[in-house]
Amino acid sequence: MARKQTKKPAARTPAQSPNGHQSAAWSRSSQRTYTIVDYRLEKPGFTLRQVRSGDSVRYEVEGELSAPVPPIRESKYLDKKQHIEIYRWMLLNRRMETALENLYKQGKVVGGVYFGLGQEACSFASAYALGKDDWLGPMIRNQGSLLVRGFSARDIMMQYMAKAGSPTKGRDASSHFGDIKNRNVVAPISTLGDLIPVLAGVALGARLQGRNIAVMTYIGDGGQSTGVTYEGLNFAAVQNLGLVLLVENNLWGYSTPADMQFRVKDLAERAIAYGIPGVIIDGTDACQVYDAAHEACERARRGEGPTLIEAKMMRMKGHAIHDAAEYVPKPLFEYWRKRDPIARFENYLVKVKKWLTPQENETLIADVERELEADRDFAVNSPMPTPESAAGGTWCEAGCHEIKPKYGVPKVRTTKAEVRASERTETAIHLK
Ligand SMILES: Cc1ncc(C[n+]2csc(CCOP(=O)(O)OP(=O)(O)O)c2C)c(N)n1
Ligand SMILES: [Mg+2]
Repeated sequence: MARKQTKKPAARTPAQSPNGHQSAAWSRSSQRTYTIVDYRLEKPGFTLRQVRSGDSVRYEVEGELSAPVPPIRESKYLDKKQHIEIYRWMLLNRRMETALENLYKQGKVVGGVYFGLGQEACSFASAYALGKDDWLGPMIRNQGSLLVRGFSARDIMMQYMAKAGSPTKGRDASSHFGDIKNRNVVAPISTLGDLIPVLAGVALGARLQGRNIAVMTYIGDGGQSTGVTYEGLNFAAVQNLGLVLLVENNLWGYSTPADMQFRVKDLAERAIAYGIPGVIIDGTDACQVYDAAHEACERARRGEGPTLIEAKMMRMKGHAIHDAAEYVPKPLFEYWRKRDPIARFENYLVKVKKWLTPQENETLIADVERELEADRDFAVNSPMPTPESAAGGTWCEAGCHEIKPKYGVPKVRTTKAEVRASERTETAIHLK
């Protein structure tokens, strides 16, 4: 029996597809990739081994630890002014964390302090690739990303000291704050991985309002093992949402080495299973971080979906201030100390590119220190919340947050079938 001929549909390119959401067939044929782009100029060759003796456990590092420090990879996109800006902010990020450590030791911090030492390039240069209308969901080590989005060192220090003038007005210490009104920053969620579906939801919301935007968030080598990481990233992949996920592989998840956390060689390989591009970068090289993040953001804004970027680096302190990181083999610290993101960038700007004279560099460092000291003094001298205000400001008062669409008004479909459906359930809102 002859099979019924069906008319072949015209091929649809992603640009022709409605609302930037490509058809499943298109996604499957051209988005799946088995190539992981690797921007690195050095591929560290060592592993960690667990050694048990009696009840005690320690780690030993094995492999090549004496390799020469790689150069900074020339950026395809950044100009001289932007390089200097990134350098300045990375310095401010580091100086602020040193100040916070001292404030903690003086008993002025409420709760703990989390550091991004050694990870400043990853935080700062990734968020630097976001545009004004894009969104960020930082994690505890991404203080640099907050600085990029317009929070000041003063805000962050006041927050850690739970001051009345801090972003949460002393209601929550440490890093749980954002600004969904002006800076497009979703507050960190401590439950590891939960920010991923939230940020995917932000991208979906913008899509429903007619815009494809980039939404950026971070997950650690430990946190990426959670189920919600899979769910969130898979959802973003099938919906072609503009999620830029930085997997910060800093070799430790609390006291568990990355080698004991997953079996794949590189976490970027996870991208293959989601059917999205995966990229490996040296997370201590701000140029590599920016270039990869910029390309992922551009892709996101074109409506082509998420990108997974694995940034390799090292957590140069313990999990938080209470953790002395005694379990980390000393040679590992020595290896990564030579790859310090700020010292290498300084060398690149002053000695390789000669974009800063030694004198200009000194002036820039002095400026950063002056700014930081002024912010620290302001934060220290500002008042704590009054006791009688303790019961207020935790929950929204009725009507205090008017939720308005940021990018446009979602359109309501009005075909007969949709009207019937909306009568049966609630209002069905689709983008035409
Ligand atoms: C779902 C969940 N499980 C466990 C924890 C407790 N926890 C907080 S941080 C952390 C280690 C995270 O390691 P990693 O993801 O590598 O991030 P890093 O601290 O290295 O930046 C753990 C287990 C948590 N916050 N959420
Ligand atoms: Mg980690």
